[in-house]
Formats: sequence, structure tokens, C-alpha cells
Amino acid sequence: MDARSVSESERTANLPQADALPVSQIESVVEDVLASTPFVDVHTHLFSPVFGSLGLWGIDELLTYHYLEAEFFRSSDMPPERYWKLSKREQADAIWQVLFVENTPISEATRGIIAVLQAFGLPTESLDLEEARSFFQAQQLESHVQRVLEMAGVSTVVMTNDPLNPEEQLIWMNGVKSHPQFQAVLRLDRILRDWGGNWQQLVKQGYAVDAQASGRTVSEVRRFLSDWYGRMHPVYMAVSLPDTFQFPADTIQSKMLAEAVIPSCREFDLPLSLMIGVRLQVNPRLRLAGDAVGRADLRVLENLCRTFPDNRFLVSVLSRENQHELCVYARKFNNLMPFGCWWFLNNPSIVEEITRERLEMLGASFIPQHSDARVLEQVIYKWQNTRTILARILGNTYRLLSNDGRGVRRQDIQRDVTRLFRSNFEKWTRLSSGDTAAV
Ligand code: HDL
Ligand code: ZN
Repeated sequence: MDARSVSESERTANLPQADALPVSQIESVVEDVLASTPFVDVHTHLFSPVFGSLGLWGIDELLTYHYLEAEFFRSSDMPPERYWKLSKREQADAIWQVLFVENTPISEATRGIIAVLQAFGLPTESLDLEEARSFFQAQQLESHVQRVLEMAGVSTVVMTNDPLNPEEQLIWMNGVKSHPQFQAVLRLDRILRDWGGNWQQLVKQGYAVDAQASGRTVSEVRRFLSDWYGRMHPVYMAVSLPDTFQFPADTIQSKMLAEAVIPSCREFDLPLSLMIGVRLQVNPRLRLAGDAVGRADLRVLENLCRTFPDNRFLVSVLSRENQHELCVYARKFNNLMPFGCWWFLNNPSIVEEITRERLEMLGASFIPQHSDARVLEQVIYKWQNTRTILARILGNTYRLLSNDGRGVRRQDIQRDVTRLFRSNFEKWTRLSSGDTAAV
């Protein structure tokens, strides 16, 4: 039958769901489902309260976020060397004065501060930070964490844990009481990016490794990973890699990946998170704000996914120019899970572009976002922005589907949002929905 001859009533009557939403209601239902579904934040630099001062929170930490420091140095005559000599409080005062008093906070990171202050009912146009400081100083951390995660609509925060960070190592060695809303990650940058500078730390921990990664080094690194798996119970192992990353290669990094880390991930049934595209310290004067981005050769993903079909790879790439090919690779390898609009990509204009092309090419089989939060209260604005953008994009996607001839119900939208922001990650990491339930 010619499609044109099907009458409107026959076409509608063919819709399998009598309860399909009117197109005009779709976006508001998407907004409501996004607002009422707690998300899993799959990559952050937050810590559960038991980690003490490693966990950052409050207005002075929010304002001295390295994203804001980079913007401060563009609008201030203060040389970085002088800024680094200031106290944390003085640094926050300087940033507030330059970016929020002398200039309008119109960047993504400065608007985020305004959104956080607004969320707590704090003034957003003060000439100083006294009222904000008093508010945060009055908070009790555990209840503040609960309140912030509830405001952000986040049920689970995935941390970044470094077994070779001396301060963090001590806390793990003394035994860490797990927190129902925080999951650990075994982060391996020091081993995989700077073997020369870190192999002796493994020796200090009792592992018989050497500078050339010869002899028993591989089996000892496997033992190191096994011991830390037992301490942390991580949901994945992770490493951030430069734009120049190559695999395979005749390097200690490649050997450690192929012979120790990737086999260990299989042994413990863990994904390996690869975050590719950082150009470290292009301007060391800015310290943590001194990193930049480079387009990577994503044939490394082809090689890794094809060589290790029984491993699962959780991948985020930093260059906007790598995003489309990441989608193509995800279509070729179902052991590749793209996630997030990372770091310099976490801006509404780019998040929209990336998320639309992922939906168009991958359906709901990817993880749209992570916060990368370093300071607790950042999750409030980062996830508020994600929900706003996703409401618009998903609303448009479902309208297109309706126009193509398939009505959409609320339960369809709920199923997709749950998959995008919870169950894709739960399945990838073998977490149960109970492990990530909102408390
Ligand atoms: O390596 C990483 O996990 C990056 O996210 C860096 O921590 C980076 O400094 C950052 O905070 N980006 O948002
Ligand atoms: Zn990060």
C-alpha cells in the first residue's frame, strides 16, 4: 500500500500505544523525567567525607577552581607567581573581585558559581564573600553532602582514587569505611604515564619492580593492582592519556597496559576508562589550569577494542574534533562505551553538538555526561545545565520520532533516561541498581 494513501485516522489507529503523548507535551514530560531520575555521576574528583581534607567544598574552593583561575589570569594584571603566594581566602577574594564584581560572570564556570549561590539562597551580587563564607562554615559535612547530592539529583558519585598519592594512600591503608553514595576508581596515571618517576614508589610498597619494567615487574604490577582492588573495590580502573597516545607501541606504558592493567581488568571484570587528548602543562605557570587539549589518533581504540574483545573500555576524548570518530568506533565495537563531554567540552554549545550526534548514531547506548566536579557543590550547576540541555535535545528527538510515525509514552522516556544516566553504567561496571540507589 502506498504510504500516502493511508488516512490520518488509519495512521493514528496503527499507533501501538493508545497512551502516546501529544507532541506538545513531550518536552515537559522529558523535563519531568530528567528532574525526577537520580543520576550516576560516573567521573568526579570528589571524595566521601571519610577522606577529610582531600574532599573540597565551600565558597573558597569553588572560586579557586582551576577553570576560574585560568579565566582570572585573563582579566587580571596579577602575575600567576604572585597569585600562588596568596592564601586560599585571598585567592578567592581576588577571583570574586575580578570575575564577579569588575566583570559580568557570563562564562560557563562563573555562571556556575552564581547558580550555586542562588541554589542556597545566598546573594549573587555581593561585593565580598562574607555571607557566603559564614553559610558554608556553618555546614556539617555529612549532612551537607546529602543535601548537595539531593539538590543535584545525583544518587552516586564515582571518585578518582590514586594509590600512589601519599595522603590518600595512608587513608586507604588504615581502612576506609565505604559510603553508600560514593564508589571508588583505581586511577593509574602515575604508573602508566610516568613509570620512571613512580616505579620506586611501588618498590617502597614492597613490589619487586624496576626502572626498565623487566624481570618480575609485570607480575608484581598485577599483584599491586590485585592488592589495591582488594582495598578499594573500584568500579573501574582509569587513566588519562595524552593526544600522542599510541597503542601498541614499544614503550613501558604499552607493556604495562597490555600485560598488566588490561589482564587485571579482565581478572576482576572491570572496565578500563581511557580519557584521551590532554596536553599536559602547556603553561606550567598556571599549575592545574595549565593543561590543554590535542586531537588524538583514535586508531588506538580500534587496536585496543579489537585486540581485547573481552575487555570493556569506558572512553572520553578531550578534543571536539575526535567526537564524531568516537561515535563511529562505538558503532564498530560494542565493548567501547563513550562517556561525557569532558573538561573543555562541558559547555552548552558543544554538549549540544556532541549529544545530538551520539543520539543520532548510537541511540541510548552511551553515557551522555559526567560532572568532573572537583568541589562538592559544583554538581549542582553541572547537572542543572545537563538536564536543561538534555530536555531540549531529547524533546526534539522524540518529536522527530513522533513525526516519523511512532508515538512516545512517558514510560519510553523514563526507560531511555534511566539507561543513559544509570543503567548503561551499572551494566558496564556490574553495579546493581541497589548499589546506586538514592538514599
Ligand atoms: O584527568 C582528569 O580526570 C581531568 O578531568 C583533570 O582532572 C582536569 O584537571 C579536570 O579537572 N578537568 O575537568
Ligand atoms: Zn577528571
